[in-house]
Amino acid sequence: MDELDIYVNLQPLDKPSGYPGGRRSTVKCRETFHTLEPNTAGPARSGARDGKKSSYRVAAVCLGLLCLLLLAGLITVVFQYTQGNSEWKMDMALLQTSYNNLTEERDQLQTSYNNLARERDQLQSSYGMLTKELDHVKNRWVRFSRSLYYISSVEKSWQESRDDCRNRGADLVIINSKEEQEFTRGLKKRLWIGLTDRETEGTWRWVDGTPLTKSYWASLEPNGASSDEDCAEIKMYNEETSWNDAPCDDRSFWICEK
Ligand SMILES: [Ca+2]
Ligand SMILES: [Ca+2]
Ligand SMILES: [Ca+2]
Repeated sequence: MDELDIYVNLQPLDKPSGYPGGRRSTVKCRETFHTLEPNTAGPARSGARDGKKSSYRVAAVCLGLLCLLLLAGLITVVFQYTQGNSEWKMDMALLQTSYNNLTEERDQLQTSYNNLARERDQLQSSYGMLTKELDHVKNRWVRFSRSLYYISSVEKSWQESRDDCRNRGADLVIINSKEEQEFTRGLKKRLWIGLTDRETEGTWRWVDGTPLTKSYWASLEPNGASSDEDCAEIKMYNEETSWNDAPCDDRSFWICEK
């Protein structure tokens, strides 16, 4: 604590200073200060005060430098944050662009896939039609007069042969004319035809239910009344009359008509 003595000279303002009736009073005021500049003191006390002033200045300078450092740090942090934020935004923009590109490519791939799927379906359909045509060629569909004929390449029972014909949209051949008889025996093959007496022995009917009116039985045929020969085949194809009755479970080639 520092002390400062103050002396105040009191005298009336409207009187000269030598006015005898005047009263000169001196009031000593003593105040207590926490700092700075006392007016009157000895040299030692003044030196101590100068030292303290220097300390305050050093402290003030240090405080100022600290404030500057803090300000610089704050500016650096804000700058880095701003920079980082800017880079983050740039990265986000790049990612968004990449995402948009990928989405676009995905849509294009989807479109290409749909087109390819459509082309595949068309090719599949064409393949099916070509296979059918090829099946006709390979499986020996032959046109004669107003009918198509299929001659099998394997042997089956009469009923299995008929089932195969039906699966092909046809049935075992019905020989309606001499020309058709000549055509079928001209194939030079033993073949089941669509004629049977399975329902009534001795009563031969075509597979469409019509009775047999004109026949081409070989000599001594049909002879299976006692041996259960209920299905007809072309057997003696070198003869004009070429038919034979045979057990229906025998295996033979066959001819379909549609
Ligand atoms: Ca016919
Ligand atoms: Ca019979
Ligand atoms: Ca026979």
